Amino acid sequence: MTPSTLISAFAEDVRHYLQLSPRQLPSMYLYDALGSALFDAICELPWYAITRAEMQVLEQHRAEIFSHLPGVTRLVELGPGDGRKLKTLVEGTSDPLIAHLVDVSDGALSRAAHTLSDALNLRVVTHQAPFEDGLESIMREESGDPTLVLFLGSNIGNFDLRGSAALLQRIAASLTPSDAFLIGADLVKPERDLQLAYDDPLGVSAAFNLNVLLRINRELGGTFDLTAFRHRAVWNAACSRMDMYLVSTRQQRVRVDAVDLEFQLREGEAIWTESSYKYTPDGLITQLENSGFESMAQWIDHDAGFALTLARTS
Ligand code: AVI
Repeated sequence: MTPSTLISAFAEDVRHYLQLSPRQLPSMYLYDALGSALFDAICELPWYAITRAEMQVLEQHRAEIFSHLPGVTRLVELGPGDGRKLKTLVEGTSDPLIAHLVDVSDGALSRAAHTLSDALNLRVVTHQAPFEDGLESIMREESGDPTLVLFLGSNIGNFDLRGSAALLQRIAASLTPSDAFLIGADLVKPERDLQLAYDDPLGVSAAFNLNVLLRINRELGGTFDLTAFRHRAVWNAACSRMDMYLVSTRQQRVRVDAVDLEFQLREGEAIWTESSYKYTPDGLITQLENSGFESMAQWIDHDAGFALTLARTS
């Protein structure tokens, strides 16, 4: 995708989603350069355990993970983030590997490739593409050897149940019986812990969320007054997810010039910007089974509430 295609998709989505009821913005637009830096900061917060827990589980169990994958030579990571998770995993083997990194963000790909550049047994290839398209084009290139596809960081949590089922089904359909899939998912935990993870006392999560309005102002000629919004994170028990909103603290008119959109927000009206689904270990296995996988092994950090699950196609 070219930068201009990405900007027009952004404009089109902003126009569409801001007119829905309730008003919404797709969470993928949280990740411009500043948003990605703020997300990295979130991962360092003591209240946000996902990244640390996953790194620890990968480090503790990487030898065992590779013992389930005899002859694996190819890794495909969907959304590699800063590359540190994959680096931790590959330190569990000295066998030569090729890693394909798939992401829509060129910046994320360069950063991950840089992190992985000193892993001696690894050759890195980047693919700037949506996950499914990138994976399918990589899997069309016959390698002959088993491939491990990775979807880490609880990125699955930002897909709704239909979206995650569709994604998992496409991943399963692109694998052969000798390939495997490693997925990291955040687990249901006490509401107070989730509240602090998504509305931290330092205000980093709030800044991460608000930045999407700053981005609309800058890139699409928006007129959002950022001082008149507050971040709100709520546990939605019925749907097993955290919901994030930007709440207007006063009545205000907003224009977005690039898409000729003008609308009024009431005092207290919320824009729904993100949801983060939380799984149970068995619930995740059921979701995998319903999408064409069977579970091979699962490693759980009970303190942090995080599960890493290895699966193959059924
Ligand atoms: C990227 N994703 C898994 C994060 C999450 O926990 O859902 C995004 C995030 N949003 C607010 N804090 C972190």
